[in-house]
Amino acid sequence: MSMDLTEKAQGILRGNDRGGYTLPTKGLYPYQWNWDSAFAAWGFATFDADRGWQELETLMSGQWEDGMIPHILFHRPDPGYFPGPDVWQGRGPIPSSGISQPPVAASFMAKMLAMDPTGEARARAMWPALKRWHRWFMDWRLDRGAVCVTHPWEAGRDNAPDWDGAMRAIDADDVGEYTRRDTSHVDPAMRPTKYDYDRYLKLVQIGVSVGWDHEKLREINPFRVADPTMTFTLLRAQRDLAAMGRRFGEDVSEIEEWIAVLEDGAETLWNPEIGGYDSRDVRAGRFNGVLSNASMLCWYAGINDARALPALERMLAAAEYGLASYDPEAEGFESLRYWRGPTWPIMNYLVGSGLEEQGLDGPAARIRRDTARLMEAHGFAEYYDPHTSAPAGGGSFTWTAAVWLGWAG
Ligand code: 9WN
Repeated sequence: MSMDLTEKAQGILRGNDRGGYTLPTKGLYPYQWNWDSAFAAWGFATFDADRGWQELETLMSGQWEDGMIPHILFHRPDPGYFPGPDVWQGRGPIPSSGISQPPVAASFMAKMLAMDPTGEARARAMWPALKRWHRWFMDWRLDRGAVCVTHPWEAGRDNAPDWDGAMRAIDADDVGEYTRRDTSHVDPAMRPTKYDYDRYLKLVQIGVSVGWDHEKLREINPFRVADPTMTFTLLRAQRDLAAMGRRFGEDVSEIEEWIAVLEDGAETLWNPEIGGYDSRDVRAGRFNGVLSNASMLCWYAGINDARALPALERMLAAAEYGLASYDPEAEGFESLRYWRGPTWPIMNYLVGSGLEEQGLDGPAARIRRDTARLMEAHGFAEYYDPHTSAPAGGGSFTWTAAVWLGWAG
């Protein structure tokens, strides 16, 4: 491990620390994001256990009464990000968005507990909140046992090609005027387009129009896509939650039932035509035909699926650095546009560590080594060009630094 880079990574976490929560990066993302925060907690745990636990506690403090933990907590207003709390109008104890994000917090909590057993009381205190959040997904987001997203931002893979079909079905003509902020922080060519943003906002407006009532949204939201990111991360998180529950002497029988439901649900995402796990457009009743890095989260979810290996190997062979967010050989691949091609250290970690756990040492080592090479060459960017390694998006990025500290470094 390079001490120099390790010190730099720690410095990024400290620099993005706002006292109890960590920004993904200054400027571009000035709030607490859900899954970023779980990575941040784990990153802190490698050198400041107390600060790691605190990160998760702050995230939990934004939980809604119905159990949802929102994708953004707007602790302090910041005009540098759009859409902010006035647009979202979330109904939790802290101003927030109205959707969630991939539930990786329980899995990082399990890792942190292994690293710092003295944190057991704190983990135990958060366990019921995590279970309520996991239940919320089971109550409101399932389709045939797979977990759906109701907004592209919910999957954390904002402009992935998975959503193209469902986005086309959204009429955003009346969305109104607004000013984006993201394109003043980074090159617009690396960001979603205006077409995308119109639809992102339209979905927010639909949510606000019914006060983020999940039951009504299940009926009226035009966007409902069963997603491998959500399904696999929740399946993994339920396994970790159950394991911690057993340790704490909790009854985990209900969680075991959820695991069985999600295992069946994962199978509904298997698309033989692409030889991989795919997203399913629930409204249109069809697969989206997209091989992405999320397709490769099956191992992370504890599903050692030999059917998925050829596509993984092909995607790795088609890129120089790590796992691309979209099949490099597919039409429409863009090596620098966000979730339509770039390689993301956080996804490389989830996929790579899953492969390691399942004993698939070859592809696991390749992904890990490539992820380290990216950071050694260019520091801690939001994402990178998988062909050239060029850094892209925001810089000094919290979860990228956390992946160095916890895994790649
Ligand atoms: C919207 C913070 C977040 C990540 C997402 C990533 C991006 C936000 C944005 O940044 O999304 O949530 O404004 O583009 O796609 O995964 O959590 O890093």
